[in-house]
Amino acid sequence: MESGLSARDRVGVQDFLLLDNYTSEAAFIENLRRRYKENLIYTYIGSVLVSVNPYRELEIYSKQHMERYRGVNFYEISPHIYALADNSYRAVRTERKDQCILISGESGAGKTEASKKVLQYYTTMCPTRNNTQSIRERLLQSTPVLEAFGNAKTLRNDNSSRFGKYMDVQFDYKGAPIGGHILNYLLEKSRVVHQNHGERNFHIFYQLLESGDGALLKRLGLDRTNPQQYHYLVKGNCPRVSSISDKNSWKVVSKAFTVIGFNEEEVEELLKVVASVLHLGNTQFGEDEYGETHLTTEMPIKYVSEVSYIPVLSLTHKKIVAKGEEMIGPLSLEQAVSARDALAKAIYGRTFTWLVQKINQSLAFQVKCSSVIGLLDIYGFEVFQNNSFEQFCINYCNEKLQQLFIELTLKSEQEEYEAEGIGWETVEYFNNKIICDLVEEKFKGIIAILDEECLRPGDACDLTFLEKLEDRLGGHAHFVTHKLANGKIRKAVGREEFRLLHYAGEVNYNINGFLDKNNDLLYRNLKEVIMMMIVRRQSNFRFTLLSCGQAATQFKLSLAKLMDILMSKQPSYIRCIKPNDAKQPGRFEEVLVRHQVKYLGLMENLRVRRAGFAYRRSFEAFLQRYKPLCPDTWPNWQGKLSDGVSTLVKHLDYKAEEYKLGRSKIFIRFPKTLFLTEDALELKKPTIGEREKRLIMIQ
Ligand code: AD9
Ligand code: MG
Repeated sequence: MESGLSARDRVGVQDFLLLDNYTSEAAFIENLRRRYKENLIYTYIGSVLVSVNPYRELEIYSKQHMERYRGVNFYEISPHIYALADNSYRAVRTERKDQCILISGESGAGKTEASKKVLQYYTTMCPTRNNTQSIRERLLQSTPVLEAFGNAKTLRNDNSSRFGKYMDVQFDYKGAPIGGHILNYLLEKSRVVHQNHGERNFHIFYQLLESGDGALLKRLGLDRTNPQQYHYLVKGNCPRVSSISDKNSWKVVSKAFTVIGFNEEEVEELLKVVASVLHLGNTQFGEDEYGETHLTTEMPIKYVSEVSYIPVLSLTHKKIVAKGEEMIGPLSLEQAVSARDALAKAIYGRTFTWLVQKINQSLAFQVKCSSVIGLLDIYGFEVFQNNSFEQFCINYCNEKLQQLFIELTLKSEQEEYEAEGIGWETVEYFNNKIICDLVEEKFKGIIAILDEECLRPGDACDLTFLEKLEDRLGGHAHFVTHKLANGKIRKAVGREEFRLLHYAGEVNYNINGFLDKNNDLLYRNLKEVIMMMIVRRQSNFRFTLLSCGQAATQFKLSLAKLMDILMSKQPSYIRCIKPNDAKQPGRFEEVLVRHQVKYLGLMENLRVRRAGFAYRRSFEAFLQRYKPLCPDTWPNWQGKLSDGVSTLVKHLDYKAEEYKLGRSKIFIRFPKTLFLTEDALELKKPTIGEREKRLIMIQ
């Protein structure tokens, strides 16, 4: 221990609500830094848990730790993800109110690890029914399967989830986990055909090639001796990752398939699709002497057709309308390559959706479900050098979650004040509804304008989309473009960009590709050709076609559904922070952390929570703790609890503006009041051990 420093100085406060200077970002970050240096990765903002990725295995996740957190209140023991998990569980048990845990943070911040820890807590600590043991296993084993198909090595995270996930854990009336259900969002399908330098495709491809049984690989037409031959696997030039053992992961995934209830044929069907994507990637095209595109490689496509039943011709042809009649015409070489990639992405995306459905069947509960805890592991705010359609969708999602947070936090504050008979005080905060509306409003919002432009025949393109945005949204306080800046060159907004002023900060979006991505245009073309061929030739095409629609709108609808789900539950929040980009333990880079504190809206969280009274505690708990400070309440107060608290705070000389007494709780406005009371208590009991214990929070 550093000499001369009090425990509070050394380890900071374990609830940001206790920060004296709660509006200071610098004080916030300093508190995080101090705690991180002491391996204290968890800190609260009231009931919100802030977690900083330790990038090392900490000895805080054992069964004993789980036991320690069972049934305790937040302030009784140091902050932990198990405290939050247990709190939600207890609410489910005692109040029978569905809960949800919303985990956010940037890539590599620890969201998925956090959601696994919560799930482990429930599957370890909750009571068992005779027949629920297998469901626990299935709940746990769904993760490695989804990770194999939905996670990949990126520059930011060796095991990066490339999809958003919402998982319900369902409990029976005795509190035993009896089932689950998963919803998935926005799988990054483009990774199937392209990876940036230093990144990989989805894990499953490497696992299958490295460790799949020889006979299986033969049946799938794959050759492990030269993985470099597969074009879709070499774009990132990163076949191996030191932190990943594809061999071990394959074993884990294979076992998980069995636990979840896939039979051998189903697993092989699934792997056939994986293989067909690799074959598709190796399909090459050339031009004949008439300039017509044709396949130059027959073998790979043979496997693809076998699996997907997609007619070979559909890769080189498109629907055209000539003299009022629909016909099939040739694609250019470049178009054929794009169509091939579009097909690969569609096949993989479709398979992922199928996989989630299959897992859901396996997790479906057999006995009556009484209550639910939902876990949302979703990408945080993303701001890159170049932001595109994907960041637009992701940031819109975060904007919605922030809105939900504000609405629910204020609502629950208000409800508590009302229940306690304390007048509601107006809270100053930024309501980001205006930005959500800007994006999603019917007819007027950015998504509506994008859809309109996608459906408009003729010269519609990304630039006309931008012009339309400027026409319709010029003057909106949160929307800026180069042109809207009165023709003055506004350095920060490019000519092909629009800027949104999000609650968390400003982001410029490059409009290139917005229309195509929104439309899934290439795939639509492919679908049209296939449809025509089915009609004309009675092709035995069996591959279920993806329904095409405007992607942003689909996302908007699924988000709206998610918001409804979350609104019907009591939320808890885990905000994950990544302390450095080097994935190293012990390194706390302030600039990086500051950026995340901003984009996670943590200061806003704190402001909303601190807007009224910073702490509240039941009369009983307050009296129990501080009764030694007043001769009239020590050793025991005999009368009404509220009178005891009244007597105690008068003795402590609390001023009227510092506190209020509700029906069952005392509300304290400033942390300082509480600290002084704590210090007084410390003087009464001056041993270091107890001093440290008392740094434990009071809500
Ligand atoms: V992404 O948006 O899916 O790219 P996540 O999910 O936020 O991202 P993840 O949970 O995968 O990040 O964590 C990244 C890595 O950090 C893990 O693979 C671990 O090596 C490390 N990590 C995260 N949390 C913990 C932890 N509590 N203890 C130890 C951790 N290591
Ligand atoms: Mg993740």
